[in-house]
Amino acid sequence: MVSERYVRLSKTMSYLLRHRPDEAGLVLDEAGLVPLSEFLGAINKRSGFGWVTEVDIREVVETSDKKRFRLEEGQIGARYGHNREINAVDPGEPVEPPEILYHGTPRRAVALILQQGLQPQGRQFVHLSTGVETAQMVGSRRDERPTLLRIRAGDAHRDGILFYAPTPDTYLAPQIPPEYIIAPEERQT
Ligand code: HQG
Repeated sequence: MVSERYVRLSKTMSYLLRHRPDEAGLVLDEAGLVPLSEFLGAINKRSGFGWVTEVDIREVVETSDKKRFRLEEGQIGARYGHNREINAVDPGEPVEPPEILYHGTPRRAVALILQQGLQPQGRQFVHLSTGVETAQMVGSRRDERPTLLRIRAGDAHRDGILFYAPTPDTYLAPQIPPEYIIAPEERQT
């Protein structure tokens, strides 16, 4: 069981590394990384986080259920979820996605998504999951009964849409046009 203070630390790490590095005087490089020593200093300056040590940061990175962070060669960054207002973060090499990926979304968003496609909204990329359960969980942040969309990722990829896989379970794409999205009522059995 992850402790409440580690959940709080993880959320603050996500906030600084995905959304507002500037708020803490941090500058991400093109891969979205900052030196761990600088990052620790910035965390320690925040109210309620004076207790954090490098060991705590490493523990949060290692135990993150969704592998949210990367820590390599003394540098730390978020693997996905970057805000579109910060410098574009290089997502790494494009990959071949599975034929089908999933996206959970609030019921109220479905009509618009089927019209406009999946758009990254406030982030740099659209987030897709390999598993139904994770997609449901993502959708349930905004709706207690989210709609599960199936994405024809294989076809989209063959048609030239780039996919990236920052973790084995999370795929990113710049956007997904409506023709690759299957809503439940259209699902073929
Ligand atoms: C929706 C968390 C209207 C989209 C999660 C979503 C994930 C549209 C919302 C990660 C739309 C954006 C990302 C359109 C997309 N019209 N609504 N054309 N296109 N949307 O938070 O995928 O736990 O930016 O369906 O678990 O919900 O923080 O994306 O509902 O992996 O590590 O617009 O964030 O990861 O919301 O979540 P978000 P998301 P962490």
